[in-house]
Amino acid sequence: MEKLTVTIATCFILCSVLLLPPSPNIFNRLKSNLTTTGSYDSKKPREKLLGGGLLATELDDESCLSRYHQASLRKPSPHKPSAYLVSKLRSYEKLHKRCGPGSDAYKSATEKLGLKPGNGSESVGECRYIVWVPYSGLANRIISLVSVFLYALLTERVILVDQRSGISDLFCEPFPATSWLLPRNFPLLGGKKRDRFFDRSNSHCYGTMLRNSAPNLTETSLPSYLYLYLISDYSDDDKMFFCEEDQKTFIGEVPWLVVNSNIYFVPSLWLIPSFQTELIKMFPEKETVFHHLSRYLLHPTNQVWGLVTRSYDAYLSRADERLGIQVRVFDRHAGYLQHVMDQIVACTQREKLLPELSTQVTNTSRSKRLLKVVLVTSLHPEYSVKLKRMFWEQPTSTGESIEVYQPSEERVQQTDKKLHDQKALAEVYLLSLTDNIVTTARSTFGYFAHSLGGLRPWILYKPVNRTAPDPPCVKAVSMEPCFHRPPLYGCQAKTIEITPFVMTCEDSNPGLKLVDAPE
Ligand SMILES: Nc1nc2c(ncn2[C@@H]2O[C@H](COP(=O)(O)OP(=O)(O)OP(=O)(O)O)[C@@H](O)[C@H]2O)c(=O)[nH]1
Ligand SMILES: [Mg+2]
Repeated sequence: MEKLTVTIATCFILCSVLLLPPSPNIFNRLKSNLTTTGSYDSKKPREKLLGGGLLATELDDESCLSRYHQASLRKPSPHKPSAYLVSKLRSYEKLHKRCGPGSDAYKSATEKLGLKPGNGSESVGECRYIVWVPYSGLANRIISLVSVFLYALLTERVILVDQRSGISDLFCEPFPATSWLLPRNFPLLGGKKRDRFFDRSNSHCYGTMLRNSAPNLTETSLPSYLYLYLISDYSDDDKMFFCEEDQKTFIGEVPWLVVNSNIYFVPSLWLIPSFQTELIKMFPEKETVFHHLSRYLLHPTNQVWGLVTRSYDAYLSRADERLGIQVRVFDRHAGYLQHVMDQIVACTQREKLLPELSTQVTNTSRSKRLLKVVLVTSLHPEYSVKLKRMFWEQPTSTGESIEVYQPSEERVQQTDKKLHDQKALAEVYLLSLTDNIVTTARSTFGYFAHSLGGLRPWILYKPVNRTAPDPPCVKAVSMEPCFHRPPLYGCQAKTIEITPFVMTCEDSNPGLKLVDAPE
C-alpha cells in the first residue's frame, strides 16, 4: 500500500512537470536560471550591460533574453558609440513610437497611399516611412537591413520591415512600445499585388521612372510612394538613388519608400555630401557603423538565443582562446574542396592562429596546457572533421590543446526555412563571440559575424584554378562589411577618388568599404 502511495505521488509530480504547462512562476525561475548559466548577472548595473547606452532602457529583458545577456558573453567592446549616435537613437525611438503601426499617423499615411498625386498624397506631416523587403540569404538580408536603418536615421524616416520573410522568428522587436513589423494588410504589398509591385517595370520603381523620363519634380506630381530596387544587379538608373540631387529634390520628399535590397550600401551613403557631416558626428570611428548598428538593432529571439547559449556553454565558455573559421563554398555542386582545406591550414598556421604540429609522438611539455577552441561554421562538415582529426592524430608544437567544434552541417542553403535560418543566425552570433576570426572572401555571412563581433578578420583569398592562393589570406584593415556593387561611375565617381575613408575591399574589386584613414 505504502509502495502504491509513493508510486502515485511520484507519478503525480512527474506528470505535472512533464505534461502540464509550467506556471508563470516556474517559467520565470527557469528563465532566470538560464540567464545565470551564461554568467548574466542581473544585479550588475544595467548601464554596464548596454554597450555605452545604445539600448533603450524601457525594453524588458525577459521576453528577449539576448538583449542584455549578450553583453556578458562578450569582451567589452573597445569601440564606444558616440553620444551623438546615442541621442539620434533615442530621438528615433520617439519618432517610431509616434508614427509606428497602430498610431493615428500610420493610419492616415497608409490611407493616403491610394490617392492620386496632387490630391494630398504627398502631405503626411512628420511621418515618412521606409519599408524594407529582404532579398537573398540571411546575411545579405541583414547587411541591407542595417543599411536601410542607417538611411532611416539620416532622413528621419520610420523603418518598417516586411514580416513575410520570418524576421520575427529571428529577432525581437528593437524599439520600445511600438513595432517595426509592417502590418500584413499594408495596401501596396497585399495578395496578388505583391508580385506585380516588385516587377522592375513598376512605374513607381525609381530607376524605371528615370529611364522612362526625368521625374517631374513639382509638388503636384509627387507620388505617394517609390519602389527602390537596390539589389546586386541594379542598373545605373537605380544607382541614382545615391545622388545628392535626387535625394534632395525628389526621393527625400516622397512619403513612402519601399526598398528591396540585398547589399551593404552604407559606404555610398557616406559619399552623399549632405549625409556625410551627420555621419561623421554619429560615427567618429568610421569602421564601427555596422558594429554599433547591428548591436543596437538586432537581438536574437529566445529560440535563437537558446541555440547560441547551449553551444557557448558546452563548447566555448571554457576556452582560453577562441578562433572562428567560417568556410563558405560558393560552388553549389562542391562540398569539400581539398585546396580550401589546404588554404585554411596554411592561413591559420602562417598567421599563428593555430599551432604547427609537432613531429614527436607525444608532447611532453605540459606547462602550456592552454585550451584553444576552434569554432568552424560551414554548410559542410568535412572541414571541421579534418581539422579535428589533424589535432588528434599529432600533438601541437606548443603544447596547446585544440578542440574543434562545428554546430550545424546543413549541407544545402535553405533560406526561409525557419530552423535553418535560426541555426545560421545562431552561428553568426557564435562566430562573433570568438577572439579571432578567419572568413571566406566575399561572404556576407562572414561580414555579419566579424563586424558584429568588432573583429578585423583574416580573409581567405578566393582560390584561383582550384589551388590555394599564396598568400592564403590577408588581415582586413577594417571591420566594416564590403559594398560589393557600389555606384562607381555616376554622381559619386569624383568623390570616391578623393575620399580617404573608402577603399577597395581586400576581397572584392570593385567593392568599397569604410576605413579609418589616417588623418
Ligand atoms: N548554418 C549555416 N548556414 C550557412 C553557412 N554558410 C551558408 N549558410 C546558408 O547559406 C546562406 C548564405 O547566404 P548569406 O547568408 O548571404 O551568406 P553568403 O556567404 O554571402 O552567401 P551568398 O549570399 O550565397 O553569396 C546563409 O544565410 C545560410 O542559410 C554556415 O556556415 N552555417
Ligand atoms: Mg551573401
